[in-house]
Amino acid sequence: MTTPADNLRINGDRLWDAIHAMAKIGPGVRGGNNRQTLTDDDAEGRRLFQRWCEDAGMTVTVDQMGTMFARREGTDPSLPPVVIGSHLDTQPTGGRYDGVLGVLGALEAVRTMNDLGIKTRYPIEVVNWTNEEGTRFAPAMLASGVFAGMHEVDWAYDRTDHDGKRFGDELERIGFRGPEPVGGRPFHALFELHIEQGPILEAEGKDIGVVTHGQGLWWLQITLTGKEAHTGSTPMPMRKNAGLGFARIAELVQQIAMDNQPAAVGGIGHVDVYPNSRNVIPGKVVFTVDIRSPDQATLDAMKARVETEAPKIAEELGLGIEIEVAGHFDPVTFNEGCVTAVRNAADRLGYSHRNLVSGAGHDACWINRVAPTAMVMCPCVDGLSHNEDEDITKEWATAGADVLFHAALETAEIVE
Ligand code: HGY
Ligand code: MN
Ligand code: MN
Repeated sequence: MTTPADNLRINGDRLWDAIHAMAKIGPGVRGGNNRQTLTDDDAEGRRLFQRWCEDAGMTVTVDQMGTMFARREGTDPSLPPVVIGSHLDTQPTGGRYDGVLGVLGALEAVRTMNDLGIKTRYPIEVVNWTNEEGTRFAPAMLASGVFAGMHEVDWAYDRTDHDGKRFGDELERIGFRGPEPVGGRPFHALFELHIEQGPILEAEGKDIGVVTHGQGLWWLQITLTGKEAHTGSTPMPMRKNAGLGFARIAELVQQIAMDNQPAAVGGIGHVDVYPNSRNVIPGKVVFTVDIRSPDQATLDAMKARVETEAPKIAEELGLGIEIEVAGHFDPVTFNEGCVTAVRNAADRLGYSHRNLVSGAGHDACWINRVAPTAMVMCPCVDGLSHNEDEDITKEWATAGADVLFHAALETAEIVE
């Protein structure tokens, strides 16, 4: 079915300029970004986003988790919104496009609707979710998780960062602790545009990933307790070396992932060693195991192996061990209708595409529990992300935003 809007496209130059204006805020050390959640840089990026949305005629509201919703009215304001967006917070060694493409691609869709005088029956809301990354405050996708009813606001407020600062206090400090209740209101649908953060689309020469599923994840925070002692004068048999325990569990996690190929990954990205002194045997090591799989049974079996085998390693080395869940979501199957809207949009626009399972977690993974949801992905160079060298082309960004624009228009219904 063709519609009058079929040949409408977003303004790729304007989108590209917006992305790189945002990239100037919270710069990294090698051309990427370090705009971590609830920092002053995050606040500055939020204020720029808010100004752009208001310049585009939208009304911005902020909820109690700091999530920002910029609303473009439809012809029937009583209807629930079609929500499009992602996150503006980044990793410490983040790229310029992870999350940002989704938020500013959504803003560009609205700017194009304004340019063309398009009216939609359903309202459109552009969203910037707070703390998608979970790097400063675990878990990841914290605000969308509260919106989906997975966490309470007070529990989220009590999350602390490495320096002991509370999420709720930091949100207040940057001036984005909004009045709106979190969640409890319907979305007609949600679409999130995101870079793939994997190698498939580029390797296959595909413009668009039609995301049908998302991997599930466990974050297990493990605390190993040994005994500080002199690295020079303490005989080997007398040592209670938490650092050695960490090394062996890191090997275990690698082995568990390799035993479940091809549909499993596992690794450790966060480690704190105490006292972290060159000539003291570590008395304590705290680290987070990150295991993922698109298959529920595989994911849970991997978690069970860590919970069974890690304590055995600790016991052999005379270490205490504590394992806590620091984050979790099950594998996701996105909404069939929304996925079809994404695929139809790519077809109509003449973009090559293929079905894709998202390797990374996204706010859409949580919102899929409370509203019809799907994702659009574009390629990224060498599949690299969570690295300042993360890179995409203007053409890929434009294709992704075009598909987001059309999926949103089809779902929000153009009014002639
Ligand atoms: O961890 C993730 O998959 C996402 O980047 N927060
Ligand atoms: Mn992201
Ligand atoms: Mn990320």
